[in-house]
Amino acid sequence: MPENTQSAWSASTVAAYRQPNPRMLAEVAAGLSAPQKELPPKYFYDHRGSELFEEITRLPEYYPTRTERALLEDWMPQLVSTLGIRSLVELGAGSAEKSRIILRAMQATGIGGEYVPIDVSASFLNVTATGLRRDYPGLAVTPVVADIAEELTPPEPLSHPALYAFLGGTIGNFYPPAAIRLLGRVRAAMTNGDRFLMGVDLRKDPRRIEAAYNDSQGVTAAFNQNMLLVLNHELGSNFDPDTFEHLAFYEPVNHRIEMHLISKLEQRVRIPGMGLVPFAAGESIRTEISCKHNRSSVTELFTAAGLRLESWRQDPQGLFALVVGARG
Ligand code: AVJ
Repeated sequence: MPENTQSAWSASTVAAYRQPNPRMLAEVAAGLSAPQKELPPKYFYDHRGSELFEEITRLPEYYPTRTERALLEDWMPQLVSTLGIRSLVELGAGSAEKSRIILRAMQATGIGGEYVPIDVSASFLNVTATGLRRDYPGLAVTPVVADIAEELTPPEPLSHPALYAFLGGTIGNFYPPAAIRLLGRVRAAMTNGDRFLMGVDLRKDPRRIEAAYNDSQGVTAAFNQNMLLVLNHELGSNFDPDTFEHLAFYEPVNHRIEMHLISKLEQRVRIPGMGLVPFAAGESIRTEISCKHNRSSVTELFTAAGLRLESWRQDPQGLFALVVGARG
């Protein structure tokens, strides 16, 4: 573990994930006991899953990442210098490629600064932190291993004003009540001059959205199936991913993509601590929702969480938006 990793969190989280994790087992048991079986999308992201996601972001059909990157390149130098941002706290940092755009903008203001990437994947986070320390010698990097769906406590002391960033449209992976709780935790962590920067995927022609989750190379299908390997590895279950098929479709009532794994046959899967879990032929496990937004739906989420929508930027095609919020 790097010396300045927040040990109180990372030590417990890393250790817990190596042994069968009681919290994970409880979540999986609850999800697979419901009439519509469901698994939390955070379990996509073991090392392999994070690699597959990186691959998705480079697919021709997957427009969000490159669109968001262009918006960041365009806006961050001005935003960061206008606000005098001194630290970047990033929720769900992944490989932190886009964070580099913000860090470069911070570096350009000559403030030096501090970077706090928060992610569930310890291995990805540590690789990322090492690379950033090498490339930004003046930057203090303090990675935090945490599940942002559960907790958000930035390390103390933190330089202000801080920019809390939640990029990639990941807010869309939370059901609205959970999204509001998450935004509320960000709001609670913020002090007055701090800002919240969020990326959101926008409502558009469903065919365009569906193509992004059904790529022609099958990377998204492999990413989806990988979750079953994560369960096998972490819980000792015996899922055969090849007996589950990838399905992704746009659900227009709730404005969201749903990803499912469909059992190709009637089968029972053994999950230690749960026993045998039955699947009918054609039965699905919902593995992800990805809610799509517009300005008014984001305003609703922000308002419910005590945040005020301060500014909004989207690309000319209206594919993706960056939103800045302040304490309401
Ligand atoms: C960027 C994590 C929000 O919902 O689009 C990509 C994850 N799932 N393809 C998204 C994802 C399937 C993604 N997030």
